[in-house]
Amino acid sequence: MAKKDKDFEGKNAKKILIMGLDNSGKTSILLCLKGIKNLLSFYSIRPTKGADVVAFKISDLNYSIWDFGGQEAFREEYLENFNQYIIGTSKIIYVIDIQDIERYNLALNYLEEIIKHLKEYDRSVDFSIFLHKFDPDLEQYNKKVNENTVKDIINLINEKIPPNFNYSIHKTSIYTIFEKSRLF
Ligand SMILES: Nc1nc2c(ncn2[C@@H]2O[C@H](COP(=O)(O)OP(=O)(O)O)[C@@H](O)[C@H]2O)c(=O)[nH]1
Ligand SMILES: [Mg+2]
Repeated sequence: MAKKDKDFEGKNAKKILIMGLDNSGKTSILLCLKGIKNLLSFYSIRPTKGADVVAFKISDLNYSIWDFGGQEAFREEYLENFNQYIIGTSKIIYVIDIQDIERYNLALNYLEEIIKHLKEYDRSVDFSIFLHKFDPDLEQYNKKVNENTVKDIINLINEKIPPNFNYSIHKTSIYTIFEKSRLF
């Protein structure tokens, strides 16, 4: 099970899970949300092992954000113990690396698994999908990713997700101002 940060396990802390494949940018997003603006910090990120819980305050509200390491062994463990991880969660952010075309299928399968497990949980959880690494000028330097790719992946997501399941999709990048409002 994950390490817990006891100080922020208080009743008022809003629990958010960040999930997605390894290397999709989850820890970087977390650092952005924490307000770490020094880009150098992104170079020292190590793949997250297991789940890390990070706690911080934004306008007097406490948040505990669970960063789930995305490697295969961990992904299986999360799904097996999903019922425990999900307790008290108000929001899930699912991160897809828009530049990692080869792994779209894998990313979509994991998304589908999570939603299946989530449907067994009877409380409603806000669900956001980040199409991440959607950097400014992306289309200029990465010819493979363009508005059509984005449309395609959005269609694939819509096909995977059951019709009565509410979610929102956002294009994000650590190189543009990260809107905290997306979280809340
Ligand atoms: N181009 C680009 N790279 C990013 C972005 N966000 C994260 N990365 C890079 O993607 C790699 C994996 O990021 P990390 O946060 O460790 O992913 P995690 O395994 O999901 O936690 C790192 O080299 C990051 O610098 C982004 O918005 N754009
Ligand atoms: Mg990580």
